[in-house]
Amino acid sequence: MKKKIALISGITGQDGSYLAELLLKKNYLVHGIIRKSSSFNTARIDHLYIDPHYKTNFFLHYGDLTDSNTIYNLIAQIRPNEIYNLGAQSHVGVSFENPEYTAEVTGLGTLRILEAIRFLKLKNIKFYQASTSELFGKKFEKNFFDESSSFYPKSPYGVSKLFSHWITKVYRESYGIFASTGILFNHESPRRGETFVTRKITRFLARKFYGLDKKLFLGNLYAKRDWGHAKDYVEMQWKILQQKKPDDFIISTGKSYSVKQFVSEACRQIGFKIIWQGKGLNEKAFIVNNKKKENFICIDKKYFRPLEIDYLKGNSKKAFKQLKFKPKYNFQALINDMLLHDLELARKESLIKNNVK
Ligand code: NAP
Ligand code: F7E
Repeated sequence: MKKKIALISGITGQDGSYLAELLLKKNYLVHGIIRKSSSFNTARIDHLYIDPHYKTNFFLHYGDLTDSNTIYNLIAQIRPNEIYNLGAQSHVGVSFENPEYTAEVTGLGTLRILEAIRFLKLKNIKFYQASTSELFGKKFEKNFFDESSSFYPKSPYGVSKLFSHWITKVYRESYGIFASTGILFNHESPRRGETFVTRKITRFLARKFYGLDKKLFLGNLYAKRDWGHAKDYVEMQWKILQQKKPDDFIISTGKSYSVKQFVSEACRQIGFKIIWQGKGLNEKAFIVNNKKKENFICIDKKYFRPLEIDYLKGNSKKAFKQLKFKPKYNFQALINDMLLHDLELARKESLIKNNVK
């Protein structure tokens, strides 16, 4: 049987790397778009790469979502059955600092792919757009968000993603393209970028455990997020494209925890006894050891955003039913997976630091 061909933008990212693994296991030919960078940016997919002079199902191509010609040419050459658009400037905080670039990549990048599909008249292609819970922002009628909730993005990132979400629907309805979206709530993993709050916390705690770091500076401790595991969520990205009809799906765990609760649970798992003291910018966390208190977490206002989404909780009833979505990781298991990975990383770093082979 002819192998299915997938093209992934954002293959070097957290989701792209897990999705590539999943599709290779399903016997796809996987093509990924990578950016030219002066230092290596392929650490998450290096284990999948085989020199193309030998037999491989995995191919990488230089490209950028800001470059229409390359996007068009790649799609024309590869003729994929499925395109997963995961590429984005995906950091909400950074989107306030680089709003125009974020709109170019995270917004217009999607249009460039859809236009290529339209021009090439690739009727049988299936397109997945990585939509996000950042489309929401205000609690209206319910205390959760589902497919019928109103959008109210609160960052240049969220607005760019809203453009992408809606243009995907417009191309579906105007040109009959099989174009679907997954509105994914926060999902994390040991491969999460280190400037996102969960990984920043687990990485710091593991390094602290080995005496490699002293203090962590965080922003808003009271924002609540619905955190799932990226491995569970990329499976849904694939399933969304295996449906008979294109559609939109919320993917979430249905549980919401604050940043502070994430810190407390991670400390509990690593064995740090902690107390919180103070309020606002003066709030601090201390490790308590034999009646001694060591301050190890402080607040820095530079990590606050000009506008913040205070609360996110999804309702994935539709995905549970239609996609048979059954996440394997809950909040505690997610933190455990991240901590185990980061403890091993920190252990190796401490060996190098202490010059032990
Ligand atoms: P990520 O780790 O930040 O990965 C983003 C990917 O996009 C990287 O491969 C990055 O390449 C690539 N990229 C950035 N700018 C690009 C450009 N100009 N042209 C081409 N590629 C570019 O993000 P993720 O967590 O895997 O998320 C995957 C997608 O889902 C993103 O679209 C994100 O916005 C969306 N999303 C994420 C979450 C979440 O909680 N993780 C939730 C909802 C939606 P480099 O490696 O070279 O930087
Ligand atoms: O922030 C607060 C921060 O940057 C989570 C992206 O994948 O998920 C992600 O966006 C919360 C926010 O993720 C720090 O203010 C406190 O309330 O880890 P984050 P995010 O902004 O939710 C969505 C679904 C996406 O689509 C995005 O692509 O934590 N927070 N202190 C902090 N955040 C960071 N980064 N750093 C801090 O020190």
